[in-house]
Amino acid sequence: MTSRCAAVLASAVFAAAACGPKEKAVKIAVAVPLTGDMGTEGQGLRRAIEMAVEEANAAKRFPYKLAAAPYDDRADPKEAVNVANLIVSDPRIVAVVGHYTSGSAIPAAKVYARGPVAMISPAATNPEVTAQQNSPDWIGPRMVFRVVPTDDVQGAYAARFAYKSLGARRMALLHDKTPYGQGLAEQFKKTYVGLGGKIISEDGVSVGDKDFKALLTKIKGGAPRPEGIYFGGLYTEAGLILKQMRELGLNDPFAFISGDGAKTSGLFDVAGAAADGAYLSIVGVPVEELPSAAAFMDSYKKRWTGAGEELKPFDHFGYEAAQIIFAAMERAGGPDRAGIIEELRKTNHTGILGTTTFDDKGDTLNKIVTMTRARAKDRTFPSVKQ
Ligand code: ABU
Repeated sequence: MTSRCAAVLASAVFAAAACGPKEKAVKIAVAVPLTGDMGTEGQGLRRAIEMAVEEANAAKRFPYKLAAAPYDDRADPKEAVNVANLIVSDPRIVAVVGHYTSGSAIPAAKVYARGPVAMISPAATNPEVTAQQNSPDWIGPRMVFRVVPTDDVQGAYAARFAYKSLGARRMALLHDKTPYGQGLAEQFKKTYVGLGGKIISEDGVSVGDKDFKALLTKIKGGAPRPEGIYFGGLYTEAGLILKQMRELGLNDPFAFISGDGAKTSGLFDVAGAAADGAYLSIVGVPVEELPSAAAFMDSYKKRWTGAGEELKPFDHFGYEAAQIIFAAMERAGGPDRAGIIEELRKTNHTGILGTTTFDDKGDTLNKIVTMTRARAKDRTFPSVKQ
């Protein structure tokens, strides 16, 4: 055995990657929805992370090959747990970028903790995704991180926007009863009521519901009538609500405000022209306004542009999560799960999101949220100047 191989035997993964008879890649799992309504969003993340891996391989950044290993959680919490178990049991996987929805990320993180294998979420914004690590019944080390600000920040921001920027004093609250949708709506309500706003009605809908007419008719007939709807949920239900709102005559200045889970081109696919004028908060700065992301955007377009392969809203977060893992692997001296966890806690990474460091919960210290407004004619979301 060469001294080089002896030095790496402490890490089974590294040993297999560097010393095996055949070169076998070290894998980064990409655990996101790849099918179903949210599949479009997860496929974007997969493309971004595959690109990060290809770039690292082309630059010979590591003395072994990397591979992205995609897993489809279908945005379903039970499937996310199944996927997490598969990931933990594959010793070639050294870290996870995922999950997309908070409802999947929360239970999957518990499985990764038992691995333990580090997880960085590029999109799940419910505070519990990381906060659960401080619970007394958490089994395993603290190994959950995320590169997006949380819904306490996003919901409060949207409430201030409704109350101060739009001058709305009465709002109806809707959510999809998921950890993300309900949590975001509750954070909106907390700040909005604190400012002096009044919540006229509060209703939960279900993911997959198609007909919101009865609910919207009730909201329209509210006494007093609200000045807008705040919806916590994803783009499919948001698009259907918008369409049916417009059919009932609930048009501007009656406001529709929602969050980052609804801000994607799929909103236009569902709502068409009815999406026009909807307000959608996003986490971070729009990627097209980030000078530090210009090279990423160029490379992404070169690598992926084709039918149905547009840049999706969280792709740059996924790319950055992969870069943060690569940097942790370098500092750890190899693709060792425990070493990567240890090094991720010390992250001070300057990349396309600017500088990312994590607090003691694993949350990014970048807390920027931006309000955008849907423009149906060119299917864009320009940021709202305030
Ligand atoms: N933050 C948008 C993705 C949805 C979620 O957190 O569940």
